[in-house]
Amino acid sequence: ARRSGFAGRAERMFGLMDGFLKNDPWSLQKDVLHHVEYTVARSRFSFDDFEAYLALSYAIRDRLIERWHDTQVYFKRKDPKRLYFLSLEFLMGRSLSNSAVNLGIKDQCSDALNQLGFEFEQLVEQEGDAALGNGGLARLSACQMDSLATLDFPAWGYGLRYQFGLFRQVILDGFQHEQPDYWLNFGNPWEIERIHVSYAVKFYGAVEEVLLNGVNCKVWIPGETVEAVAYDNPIPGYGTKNTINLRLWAAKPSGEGDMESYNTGDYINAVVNRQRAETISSVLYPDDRSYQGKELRLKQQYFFVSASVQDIMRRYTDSHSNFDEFSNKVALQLNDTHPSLAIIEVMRILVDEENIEWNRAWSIVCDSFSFTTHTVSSEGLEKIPADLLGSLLPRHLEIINEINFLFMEELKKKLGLNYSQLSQMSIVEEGAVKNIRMANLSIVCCHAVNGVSRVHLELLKKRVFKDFCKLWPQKFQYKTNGATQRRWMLVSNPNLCSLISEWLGTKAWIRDVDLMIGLKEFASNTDMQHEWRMVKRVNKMRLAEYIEAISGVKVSVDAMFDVQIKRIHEYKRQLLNLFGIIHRYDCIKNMEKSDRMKVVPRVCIVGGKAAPGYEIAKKIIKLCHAVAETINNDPDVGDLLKLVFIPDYNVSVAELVIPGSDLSQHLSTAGHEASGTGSMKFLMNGCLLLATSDGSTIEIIEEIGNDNMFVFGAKVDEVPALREMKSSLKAPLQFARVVRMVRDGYFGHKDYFESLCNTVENGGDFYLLGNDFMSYLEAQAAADKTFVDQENGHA
Ligand code: B1N
Repeated sequence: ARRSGFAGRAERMFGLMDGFLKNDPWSLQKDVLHHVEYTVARSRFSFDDFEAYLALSYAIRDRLIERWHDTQVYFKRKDPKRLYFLSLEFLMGRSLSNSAVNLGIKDQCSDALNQLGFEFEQLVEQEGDAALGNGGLARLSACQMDSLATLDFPAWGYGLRYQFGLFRQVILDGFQHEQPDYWLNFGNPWEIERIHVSYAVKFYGAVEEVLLNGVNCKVWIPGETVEAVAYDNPIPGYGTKNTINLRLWAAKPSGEGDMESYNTGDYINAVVNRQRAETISSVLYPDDRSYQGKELRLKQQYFFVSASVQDIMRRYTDSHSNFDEFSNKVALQLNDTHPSLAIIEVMRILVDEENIEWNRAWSIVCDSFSFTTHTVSSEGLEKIPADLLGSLLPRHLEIINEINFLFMEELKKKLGLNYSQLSQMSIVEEGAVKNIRMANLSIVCCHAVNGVSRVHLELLKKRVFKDFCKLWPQKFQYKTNGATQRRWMLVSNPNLCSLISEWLGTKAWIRDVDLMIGLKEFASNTDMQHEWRMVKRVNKMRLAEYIEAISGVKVSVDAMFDVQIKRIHEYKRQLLNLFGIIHRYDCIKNMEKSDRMKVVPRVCIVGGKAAPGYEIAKKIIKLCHAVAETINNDPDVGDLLKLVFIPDYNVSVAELVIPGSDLSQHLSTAGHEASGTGSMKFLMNGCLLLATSDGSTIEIIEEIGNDNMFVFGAKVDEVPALREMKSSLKAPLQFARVVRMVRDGYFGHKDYFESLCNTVENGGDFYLLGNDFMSYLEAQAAADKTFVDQENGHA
């Protein structure tokens, strides 16, 4: 009887809902107006672009929610193994265009808006970026979510809902300044706040031993509780109804605990102190690859891990009465070591709360967890001071020590008493300060460890995790990174996509990128070349407009657009690019006027953020501006060479710049870029690469061939020997000359740039700029030649 009652009710509700929302322009228009009036609360007769953007977003969100519900119901019934992706960073960028494209309703939205007097493209610009991450690692997480949804995986992403994402970069007089990213100030229509999905997260306190059923048990008596509230961000797949969830946690004061107070002052202080809980999710750490043992960062890590694990456990125990099936139903993938406390948290819950015997709990944990490493050097590995961990999470430290004890015992049996090796592999680093090595912890506890490109895995085997690879060769593998063509082509370069679909005669490549190989047979077709060049030209015009708007510099679309956009790092060698530009400038200045006609005109575009405390990176940004100032105002140079720095580089800037690029630069010293994903986004947009043989580029070269890329510089295997010999090697004259120009104050700020120049001279030059310089110039010359040939129709 209850069943038919439910079915009857469901039917009635479905009737009331009038079925699913419809996607024709008229229905969309009606829904937009509805949201203008009732959600944004503006009159439907008078609303601006931003309000229209909000209303359209809500209309699209409604459609996402329908699919999301269906996805949940479907998977709840099927109960498949679920994939949980834990990451402290997600660089989602904008959602409007991406959602409309993946739902397949972009054209309908456009039509609907046109009739209301709005432009889809213009509304898209109203949205700010969700920048809850630093760079490649965080954008990879975002691309992965899109792929998981598209490939119909029952996947969940878990992360932290920072109040302030990555800082906004403002350039004043050529210097970088950081400003807070107030991304939530105007509301966020893409998230769904779930007040009722919240968990208590505990910190501090002490561990006590109690007698439970005649057995001695450890109990953690925490000292502080913070509430984690879920914010859900639906992620639609393309060409499927599958819509997965990115669940981000925000910290709120807990309602728990005693708050008795004896006077107004006590009461006010108590409330204000509680409010401080919110700082946990307030701000993203802006450094990638440099680890500082800061309490707040550790709190962030445990906060999001604890909430996520509680949520995952709740979902599991909803339909299972014991933990026998746990590792068959739950896969936990850790994005680097940042969420690795999840391992210990699951162990703690199984042993302390579920009273599962240690060895059984251990095997459940090992079977469930795997981990991706993005690191290339031991210096980049996270180490947490044991004292800090012990004070914040006393029981977790005990569990780590126990795991390490058992691991060391096992190792001794295998290796004998080889103390140097034992101490290197230990999870606990002994020394003046005791540290917990999060990578060692993750390797010991996970059944799989993956690198992000083939050469990255080789480096892990040879250097970073050498001993572990010998011990457990079967654990180590690699999965070369990728990038989603939905965002990096369909959203950002629709004209190129139409062209490709037309020539291929299918849109199937949008779900299966390998099918793009079919274009090969048209490569020398002049019609196709012509169409392709027209698309590129329009994209370049759009980019040129943007450049003029932000910098006032007018650039010619006939010039080669040469781009390097990524975080500023010494190993990524933006400085090599700048030295190359100075060299080019110097050549133009010194050549006969008549020879200048032969110079291939270039617009050099650089963009990227420097971590706030990274002084050398900040000097590189200043040098770029100083060089630009000189070159762009030199009448001898004119359109032959321009240099522009694009401020506040982020996902949506990349979406604009990449489709309009002719050449893109990936200059990391070989062996330093674990993978690199920018190169892939340029390639799919028909932009050639000038790159070192490093990270994923090595595999790209194998795929497209050496003659389709401008490869230069020392190889991964040559770098160590070159470093040894460095002090005896002399940098080429051309290199010494450009460095001298900077040292002599040709671009001003002589004293300020001195330390920057010192990093590449006098036996310094750790990143081998001097060594690679001539080969870099040759690659650049080859790029010039190809550009001219293409213009002449010989491409
Ligand atoms: O991860 C990307 C790779 O393509 C890049 O080569 C790699 O440099 C990047 C600590 C990191 N490695 N490590 C980080 C980020 C934030 C942080 O707090 C480290 N990012 C990378 C994707 O695999």
